[in-house]
Amino acid sequence: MQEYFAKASEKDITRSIVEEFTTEFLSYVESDVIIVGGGPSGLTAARDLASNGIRTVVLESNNYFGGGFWLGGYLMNKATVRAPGQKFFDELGVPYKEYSEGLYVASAPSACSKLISAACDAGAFMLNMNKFDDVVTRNGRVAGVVTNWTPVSALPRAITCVDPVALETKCVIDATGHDAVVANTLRSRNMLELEGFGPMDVPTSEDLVVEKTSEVFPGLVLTGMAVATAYGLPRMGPTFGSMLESGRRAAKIAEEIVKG
Ligand code: 48H
Repeated sequence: MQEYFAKASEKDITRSIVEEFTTEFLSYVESDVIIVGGGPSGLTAARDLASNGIRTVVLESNNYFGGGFWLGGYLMNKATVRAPGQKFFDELGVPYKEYSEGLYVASAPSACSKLISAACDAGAFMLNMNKFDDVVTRNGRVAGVVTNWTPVSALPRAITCVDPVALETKCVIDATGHDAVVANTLRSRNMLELEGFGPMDVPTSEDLVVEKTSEVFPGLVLTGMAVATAYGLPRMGPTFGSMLESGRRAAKIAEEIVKG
């Protein structure tokens, strides 16, 4: 047999995985911003924050990042944005076409993969297969997240006494979409009210989601569909401009929090 590949063996491969992951994980046990949810809003926030040198973690329960951005709607993989949302396609180098005046359509896999790639390349720590479990609070602020490996929640009840771990941070962004999972941990303790998102009304919803992207509790910023859930805003269906713009706005707010 002609040897084509280098001689690294099983033990070297195992060491490289364990050491590299653990070293990176340890360096993010304390960070500037933790974004829970790696869909379009969370990834946009991650890219902007990490590009500005803010130490950012993206915590995602799925194996894959991208959330609902892989498909446009109705299981069809075309992503739409309304102007000026196409500026994000321009920034990411996503080819698109103007379908009608001010309405742009692109390949969802192209847009989604380029956004994931941009967040990684900007330097965000991408932590997949991690399910957000709870918040850490200190002195009336959200000061971290409690997380566990996603498969732990799928274990039979008899063996689920697997404690999670916590990561400390200066600011948490809830980018978990319709369920607003982070905000819901505060709601369940009567520390925050959530109205639940309303019926679809694209022209109203997109503007309001961006406008209402904000710090809803000290140390907790909402972005994307979670904003609609918190404020009872109409849903916007399969169009993504406000998700991307809301992510950008959340990043600006989080950066101000981090810089005090
Ligand atoms: C870790 C978690 C957890 C958890 C969930 O749903 P997303 O794509 O969210 P957005 O807000 O960036 O985009 C919403 C958009 O995709 C959409 O659905 C629209 C526009 N709908 C409009 C309408 O009318 O219905 O991504 C959320 C991410 C996903 O990747 C989840 O896996 C992840 O959050 N997530 N991650 N721990 N407990 N829960």
